[in-house]
Amino acid sequence: MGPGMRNNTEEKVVLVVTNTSRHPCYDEMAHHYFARMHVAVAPKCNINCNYCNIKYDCVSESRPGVVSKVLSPHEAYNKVRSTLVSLPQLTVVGIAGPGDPLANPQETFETFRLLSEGMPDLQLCLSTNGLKLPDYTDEIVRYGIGHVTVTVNAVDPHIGAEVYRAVFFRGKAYRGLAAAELLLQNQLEGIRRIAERGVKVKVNSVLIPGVNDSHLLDVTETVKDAGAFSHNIMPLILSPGSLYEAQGRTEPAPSLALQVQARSEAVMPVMRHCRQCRADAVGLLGDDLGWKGEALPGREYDPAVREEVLLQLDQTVAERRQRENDKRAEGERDALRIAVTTRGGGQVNVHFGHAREFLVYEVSGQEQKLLGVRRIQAYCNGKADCGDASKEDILEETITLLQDCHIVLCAAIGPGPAERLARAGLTALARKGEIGKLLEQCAKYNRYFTSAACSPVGACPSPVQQR
Ligand code: CLF
Ligand code: SF4
Repeated sequence: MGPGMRNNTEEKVVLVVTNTSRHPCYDEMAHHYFARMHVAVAPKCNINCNYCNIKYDCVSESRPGVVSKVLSPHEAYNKVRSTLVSLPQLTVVGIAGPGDPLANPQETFETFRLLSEGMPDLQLCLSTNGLKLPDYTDEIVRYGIGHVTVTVNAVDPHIGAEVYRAVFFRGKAYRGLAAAELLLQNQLEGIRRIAERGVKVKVNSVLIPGVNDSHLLDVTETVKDAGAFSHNIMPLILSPGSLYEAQGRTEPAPSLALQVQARSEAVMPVMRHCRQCRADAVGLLGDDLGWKGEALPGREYDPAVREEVLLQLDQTVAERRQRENDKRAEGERDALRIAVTTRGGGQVNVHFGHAREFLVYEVSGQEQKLLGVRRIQAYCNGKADCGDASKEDILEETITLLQDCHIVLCAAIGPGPAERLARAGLTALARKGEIGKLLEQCAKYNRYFTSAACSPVGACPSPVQQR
């Protein structure tokens, strides 16, 4: 029996054992501290999604980017092993493309075999469209793949037929309604089978305005009944050259994503910190190291050293969870929406101009809730950008994206952008430190930020601003 599994002798069923508290996608708190790595060993796909252009990474899990370099299973294994030396907080290795892992079963399971035998302390993860999921339940359990994501965009085949053009299954092509029916049947059957074997199933859905925005609550209810653990509703990102792009479809506004997520959250946990990362992403969510996380010459992977690092992080996470729980027990006040810049470690540690994303929190009294991640282009990439007129457009886009927020909390910000934010009704607060503590201070001085008379920069009485 391989690692990550246990044999339940009474029932004679092999179950997978998972540790979700160290999985950065399944546990919001964990994502500040623990890293994941994708190995791009799966180039082919067996369905056609209308938002995808297969030249790019699978958009059901990741965002379109430069096509990932496809690795062989041995290359993937060596890359993980060397990355662990420089990134000991790496707890999860996933296969998420660039096509569908189960459309490339040989490469996918050979990679998982190597990893589970060579580095049994790692957790394994898989993201699939679900078409072949029922066929591979035993392999998933055999290699101890404790976390599986299935992308389900519709549970009504008529809506599914608007999302998928074709499905290729056992040598036959299906189109239209027949394609959507077959895909849905296999997705739900697959989820049921692996959930019964102890696998934690997360469902991803791409939020497509005008197609499934009012249908995703049905998806949540159906996949929950099938045994799913959480739902990740991801805003549509149009792949260049996709059918949807040609049709002129648009990506959803943050407000629509928030509405849809809130409806589903009443039924089951909703993931709000997804970065729609690439099929070769490495590092903390939100701080992709790309290929930088590779070998340190002369140093070998040592599981004992790594476990020490992980135990320390467990301790940090446990303390932070305790503080959050204590806060929840206290009362509520008017909600404050705060956009935070971070590159991990649970810290505010990125200059406003360098931020490529904001974590948006709702802070109410002692309660802090992550609402989602909003991506932007960085406003400033160094001195060469000074005086570049196009940067003004990026700043305007950023302000539009954050217009529902009261505060932008960042490590530093220049007077020009701070003034522009202020004119749009956003208070810019420049302070490095732990996100939770800074949010707490903002909440304490809530009335200054929610009042129309707030003096944004310079005159703010909050200790967050007064350094
Ligand atoms: Fe990768 Fe996906 Fe596993 Fe995470 S990602 S296979 S569950 S280890 Fe995570 Fe990236 Fe979002 Fe995916 S942030 S796109 S949900
Ligand atoms: Fe593209 Fe992924 Fe859909 Fe396949 S499953 S068509 S790779 S988005």
